[in-house]
Amino acid sequence: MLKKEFFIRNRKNLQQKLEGGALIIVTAQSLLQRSADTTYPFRQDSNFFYLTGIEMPDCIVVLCEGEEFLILPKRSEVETIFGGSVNRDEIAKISGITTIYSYSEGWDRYKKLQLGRKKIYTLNQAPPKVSAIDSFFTNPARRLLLQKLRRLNKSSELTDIRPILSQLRQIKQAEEVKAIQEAINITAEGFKATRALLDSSTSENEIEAQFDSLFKTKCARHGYQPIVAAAERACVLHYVRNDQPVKATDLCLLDVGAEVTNYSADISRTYGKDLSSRQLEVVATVKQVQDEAIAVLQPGITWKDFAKQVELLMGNALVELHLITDITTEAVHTYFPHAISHSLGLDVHDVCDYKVIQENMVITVEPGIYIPEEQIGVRIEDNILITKNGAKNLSAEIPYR
Ligand SMILES: [Mn+2]
Repeated sequence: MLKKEFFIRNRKNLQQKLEGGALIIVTAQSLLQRSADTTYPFRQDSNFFYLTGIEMPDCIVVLCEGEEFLILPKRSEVETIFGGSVNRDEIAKISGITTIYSYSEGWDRYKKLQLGRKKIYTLNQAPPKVSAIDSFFTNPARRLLLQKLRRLNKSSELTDIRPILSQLRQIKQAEEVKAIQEAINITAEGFKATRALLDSSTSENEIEAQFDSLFKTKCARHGYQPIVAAAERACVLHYVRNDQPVKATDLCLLDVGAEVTNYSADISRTYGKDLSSRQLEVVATVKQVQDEAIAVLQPGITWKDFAKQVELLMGNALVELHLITDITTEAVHTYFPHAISHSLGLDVHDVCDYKVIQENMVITVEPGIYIPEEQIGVRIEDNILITKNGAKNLSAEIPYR
């Protein structure tokens, strides 16, 4: 459980990065429709959570010259009857913010603060629909806030604080590492239980179900849609159907991460029962590449150099497996088509400037080899804390095979 001191510190750090007296306004996420009058489970905006710890939808935080306050969402009598009334004491205790205004009081105060300002700091809106990997609609809360801010003040410039928040969030504080470790420990239990399941006849959905049950029992949830993919399905990088039988002779790839107090783990393993020497050879090779990659990690190395070094390590491994003959980027990409690492934290693909790997970053290291023609897809992914002297594997206790 994160204490209010953590959120107070984060607000202070953000304000110190801006010129004195900056006016900052950040919104929570809104609830999203699932169907008709049902909603998806609420997940708070990571930046809003980082600054307040508050889980309420549509809440707004304002920071300015030693003044800080929350603006509560407009709530109808019906909403209060169904959702309960807001406990202001509890919100103050969680966030350390003691001034909590109703919707109209809060906006009256904001209107006074913004008068005559050249700049107002907030989070830029996401495009309505993004299609990086999977095409999906984004939460409208920021867009609606920006529209309101522009209506209220046409002359001031709205400046994006996402780059500053990334700079802060990419370096993990002790309590954040602890939250990630907790998420890893719960995920680890699921991986150990999976090995027992694989000893008898099982299915992808049965394996996923035991993670669901475990996470729910531990008051955690999934940080992302889990992948449980046996045989050739493991070569589909974002396979999420998870509904096919798993044979004793299959390799089964699992990519699962619990989320605890909004901090996520992100772990992959590839297990199987009666495996051929070729399957075992590929698993051992991926593990070897991973060990070599982790040994390369040092504060100060650039993400780009790290990726380049891993490409060579992976290239050598693919030559040994007789999959390629010349080590070129293109050849390596045929069997290892994704990135080796990403930042991990409040978001499973966490914010980061991706320039230099620094002390107290938490990153994944996830080499994989995918051979559809042999029905083999193997990925081994661990979560690594960058330390002064190198790397500490936070998920090392999960058996790799
Ligand atoms: Mn990952």
